[in-house]
Amino acid sequence: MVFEQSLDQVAPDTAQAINQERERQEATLGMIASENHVSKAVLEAQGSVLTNKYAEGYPGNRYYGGCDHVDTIENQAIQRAKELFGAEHVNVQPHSGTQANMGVYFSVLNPGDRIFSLSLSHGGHLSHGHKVNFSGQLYDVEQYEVDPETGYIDYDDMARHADEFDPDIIVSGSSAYPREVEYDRIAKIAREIDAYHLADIAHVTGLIAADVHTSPVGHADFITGSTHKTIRAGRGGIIMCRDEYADDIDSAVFPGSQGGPLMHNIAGKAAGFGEAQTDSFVQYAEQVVSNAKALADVFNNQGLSLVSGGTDKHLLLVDLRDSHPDLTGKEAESALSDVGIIVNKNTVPGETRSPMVTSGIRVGTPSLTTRGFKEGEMEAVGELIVDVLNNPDGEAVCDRVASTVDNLCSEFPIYAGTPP
Ligand code: DSN
Repeated sequence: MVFEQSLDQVAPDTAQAINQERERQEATLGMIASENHVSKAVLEAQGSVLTNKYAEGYPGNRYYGGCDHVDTIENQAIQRAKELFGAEHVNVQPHSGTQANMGVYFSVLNPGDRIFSLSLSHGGHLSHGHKVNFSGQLYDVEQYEVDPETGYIDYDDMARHADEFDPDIIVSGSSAYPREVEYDRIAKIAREIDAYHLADIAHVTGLIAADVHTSPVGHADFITGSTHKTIRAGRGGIIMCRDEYADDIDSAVFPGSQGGPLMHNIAGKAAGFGEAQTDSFVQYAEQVVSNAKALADVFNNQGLSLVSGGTDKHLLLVDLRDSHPDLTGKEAESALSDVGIIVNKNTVPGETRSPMVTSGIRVGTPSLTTRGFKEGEMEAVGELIVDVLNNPDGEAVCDRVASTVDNLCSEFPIYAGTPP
């Protein structure tokens, strides 16, 4: 009976590709800032029978029967998130960070209303109003930028611009801004022009949960995030807000913009949030930041140019234009990938190349820190990256780097023992 057969028997080509992806993750150094390696516990929750269950509605108030156990699980995820972040109301149903942002926009904006957010090429995100995204198509968007000299958000300029534009909502938060966001200053700007403040903490959810990054709780009307990046929980999104907005947020998520919640992912969120409540997670988050700072020191000492000069968190944005004017972000990504170091090309402030080419790379430390890397290993990886950027076509250099990467991967396995 097909139902009893393993994946390997039913779809051997798919099983093979999954195995190859597991091997790729084990055999390369993942440095994409938005990625991480979840625990076996989170994988177990996500791969569970919960995928079978429909549960439109919210705990205690569903449209289908048989929801007792999924109610328990969703309440666990909500309660743990409340404890981690100190939020009054939590919705764990958004399928992603973008869906979480959609939930907030749908709860308080009408089509044509105004969004004021960080430009994508200055570190923002597609769902903050980019013209190719629903957020840029439904709403009237203006964007703030970082100071071209310092690479930091210029809050005085932002205040002036906000006053002129008079937005309905200000979005703070980013996907490639290496510095802490001053949520209190943005809250003040929003208050003065009577705008809502949405803080998108997608990248730093884990750092905030561990209290190693400033929290927007108390400074933002709405907080959105994803749950699989620095916080290493089940894949998806989350919205937090004060109780006064709870009903509007819940109905904007379901039925406003989603159908049935992905209960297996919500179980993964419950599992990962439980892990994030432990002392070892706090140590992990501290190490993520220490590792990023160690990497920044190597890059600075080796003459690479970093947007804002360094980092406060888990990622660095390398602007290649000064040190390597003829090397594009795309070429750098490819040369590093060839030796087993996985980063992503990224636009930089003042970008002149296309987003598919770019003049920068974004480098993150969450995944390698999960593998157990400390400052020493991170410095070694930093030197390897510089070697490749300086010699992208140098066979001898790249062979040596690839062999060192192999050794590091063997020394720091992700899923030691039985492969998940
Ligand atoms: N794709 C994520 C990132 O890389 O930042 C954001 O959605």
